[in-house]
Amino acid sequence: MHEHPRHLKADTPSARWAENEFATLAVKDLRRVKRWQKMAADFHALPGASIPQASGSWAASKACYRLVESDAISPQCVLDSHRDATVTRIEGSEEQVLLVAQDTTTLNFSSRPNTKGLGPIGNKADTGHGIFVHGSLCLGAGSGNVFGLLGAEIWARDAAQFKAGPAGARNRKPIEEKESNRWLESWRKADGLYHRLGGRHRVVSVADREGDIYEAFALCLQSKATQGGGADLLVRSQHNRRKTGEGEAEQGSWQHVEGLPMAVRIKISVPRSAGKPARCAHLELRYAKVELKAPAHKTKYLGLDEPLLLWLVVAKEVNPPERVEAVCWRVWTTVEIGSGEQAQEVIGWYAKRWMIEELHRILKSGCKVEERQLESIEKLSLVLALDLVVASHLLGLSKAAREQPGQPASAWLEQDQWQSLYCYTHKTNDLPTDPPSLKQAVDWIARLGGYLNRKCDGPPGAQVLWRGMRRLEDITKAYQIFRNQPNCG
Ligand SMILES: [Mn+2]
Repeated sequence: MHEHPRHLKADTPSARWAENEFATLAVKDLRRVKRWQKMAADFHALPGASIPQASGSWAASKACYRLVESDAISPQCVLDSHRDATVTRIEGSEEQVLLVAQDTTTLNFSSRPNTKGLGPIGNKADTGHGIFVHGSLCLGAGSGNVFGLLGAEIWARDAAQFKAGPAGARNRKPIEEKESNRWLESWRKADGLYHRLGGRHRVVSVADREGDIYEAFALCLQSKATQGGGADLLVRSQHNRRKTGEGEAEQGSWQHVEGLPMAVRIKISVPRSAGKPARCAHLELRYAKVELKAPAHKTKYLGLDEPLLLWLVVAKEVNPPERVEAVCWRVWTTVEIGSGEQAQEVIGWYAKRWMIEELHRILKSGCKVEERQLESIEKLSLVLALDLVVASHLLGLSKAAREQPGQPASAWLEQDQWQSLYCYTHKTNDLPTDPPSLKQAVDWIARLGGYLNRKCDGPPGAQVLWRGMRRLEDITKAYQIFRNQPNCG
């Protein structure tokens, strides 16, 4: 159990972070805003801690629970305020191309049967219960910066509606009534960002194969045409869609593009996975503009028949090692592609999509959301919204250390934080005049979290980082106390 010296709380880096992140919280009662910011600061200081642990005292955790129970603050307004802070970060950057990675994760609360409002999460109605989260994470395409979330949908399935209806019933439902509408909603968030930034940036919503949905492309194309611009889509292809004018005997757009001459050849590194060593892969890129027919069942049941004008980029590995599946990415995009270099750029954007999975991983193993004990899905969602914001901050820190190792640590850490980190790590009172590099500071933080930095270890993962951050918070507090004692140097 961590004890906080309460009187120091007001001016910690965590408190300043929370004030900034929730500066536009749309809640009228200012005391509640302050109480929320205080709770957020506690979560930020101790990610993964339970509410009593994070709050540090019985009175403080009671105030926390009262706030969560009051319904005064909704998950939506928490995420909206974080989105405002995210937009401010984007506006302060030089980034021209913004990626909005979207994906769904399942949170399993089967061990919390007393939480009301949860739903089935497996393929059968009785395979555990929990909730789904669909996040929209904004990244810099050039810098790899994590700006934050544009929002997140949090929902549970209705167990009563779980039973499969008559065969084909799903096909007859308009998209607005289906769970898959979340992919369109996330594109709308990206489009909202595009317009909020005055149309001066390229904004690309990036999704995996589950997001290969006719209605999503139709919405994006139509909105861009009528609004004179908007967010684009970049989605891994799940369906080998047919081109207009193609007969049943023809093969589909995948084969069409794969039969074209190669546009460019690139080399990528494939990380180690499932017992297979990391390797270098050579990919051949091909692309074409394709006009795609609306799927027959969309026309039959929903009257949708607008063809889609998209670009298809295929990146296929040549000569993969024996018994290794060749890398093959096929992506649809509304981004116009005029050269092999542009096709390569778009594939690079798609490769950044995994960061939303990294975020969801941090949410589970770092913020330990599945261990949160709250009485209903509404209260759980509110705490989860806060955990999402904390997780995106942690992701940003670990990414920045990897992608811009040379930037000063002061870009991410408060002065007291990097100074106390330096003194603690070096067992000294003599501070350097300049802050250390971010890479250096993150290595030290990771070591506080148990990272050994052996040759075979990869760069520190998010897990050791937040363990280290939790220790640093205490070290910084001790540093602040002793530095202000006249006789303690
Ligand atoms: Mn997915």
